[in-house]
Amino acid sequence: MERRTWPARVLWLVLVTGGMAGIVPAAASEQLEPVVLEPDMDGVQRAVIFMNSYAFTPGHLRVQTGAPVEIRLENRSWLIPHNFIIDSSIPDIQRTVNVTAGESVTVRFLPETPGTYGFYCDKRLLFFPSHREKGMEGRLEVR
Ligand SMILES: [Cu+2]
Repeated sequence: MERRTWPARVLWLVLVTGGMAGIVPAAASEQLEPVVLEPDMDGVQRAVIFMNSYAFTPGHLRVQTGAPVEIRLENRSWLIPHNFIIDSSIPDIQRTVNVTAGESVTVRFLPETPGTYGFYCDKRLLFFPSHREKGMEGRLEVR
């Protein structure tokens, strides 16, 4: 350790932090256990989903049919715009919701048909892979 040169330490640090930056957000979207929403006192099922680079957290929600759902999408990035695109077979849902950096937007709908609906972010910078390709996707389970 004492004899390790500065360039070697810097390289080690870059490898460790760079590796973590790549792994942590993807793991957040891939969580297996769903967040199960319980209706509030007014009967609305509410959740907050954080959007960052490049994950939805939580990335897996479970709701029940027959009670309205309100999901606040919070973009926690400083600069990067994200969006929330969901399967259009849910009636009356806004299919694409754009959320600029640092802002939040609330989506409301009434789930009536059980099923699993995927959602994702299709933003991309120039020719780079889309956020979805980097792991920014999730699912909504209606039971
Ligand atoms: Cu995105």
